[in-house]
Amino acid sequence: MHLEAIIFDVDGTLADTEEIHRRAFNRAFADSGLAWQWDVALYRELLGVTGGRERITHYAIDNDPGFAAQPGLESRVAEVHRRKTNHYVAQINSGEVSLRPGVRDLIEQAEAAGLKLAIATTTSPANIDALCRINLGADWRRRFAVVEDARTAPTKKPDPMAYHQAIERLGCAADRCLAIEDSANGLQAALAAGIATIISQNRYTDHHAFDGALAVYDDLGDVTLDTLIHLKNQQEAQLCPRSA
Ligand code: XBP
Ligand code: MG
Repeated sequence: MHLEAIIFDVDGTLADTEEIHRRAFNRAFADSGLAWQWDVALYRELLGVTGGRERITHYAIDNDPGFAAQPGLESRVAEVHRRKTNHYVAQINSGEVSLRPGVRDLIEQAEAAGLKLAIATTTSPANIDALCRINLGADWRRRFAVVEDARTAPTKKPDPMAYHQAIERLGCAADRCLAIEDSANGLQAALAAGIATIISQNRYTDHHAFDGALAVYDDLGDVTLDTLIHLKNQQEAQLCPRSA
């Protein structure tokens, strides 16, 4: 086994959070006096733009030129996004969202095997803290050697910045790591950083193209650390047949 670290995406991977994000966006639009409503079908499309601020800006430019043309667009978007993050955190803190199937077991198996854990996400730090605190306990941050998020890695997926920075800070070579993602943007970011990737798809991403993934699962419910190590070793054997 040559695996040293597992790097988790957050939204859609650790937990099925995008419906909570969608509701939070709509509540923030209402608070801001904006007649914008993102239904499920539209949100599935808008998820192609990673990062909440980027998503709001993209939507405004395409759908509300009046809003987009006013001066100070960046700060107005930041205010709407701040409200959205407050609504998101409030919903998570109400206990509405638990970890997806198999995630907790996989984290515990990886810790027991002495692997390092990391997070590489485009979401905001407050969102990660709320989700992990309520699901993994107040000391959740101690269990992850590295957390790369919208603040530390502002260039969002599919750009590999968060993954490049994660492996750098982990001190692991890319081929000693495994990424777990839910989306095409996340897969492309991890592959661009040279990291083998497992997909745990969900209703917001099950139409995405996952070419290049080691495996695609509906969830991690039946996926053990041994499964992942076997897949990783198989990949290595194919890449360098004699080195396995
Ligand atoms: C998914 C995203 C995030 C969330 C919204 O992040 O693209 O933008 O949709 O969160 P992940 P913010 O990389 O974890 O899949 O509003 O904080 O961006
Ligand atoms: Mg995701």
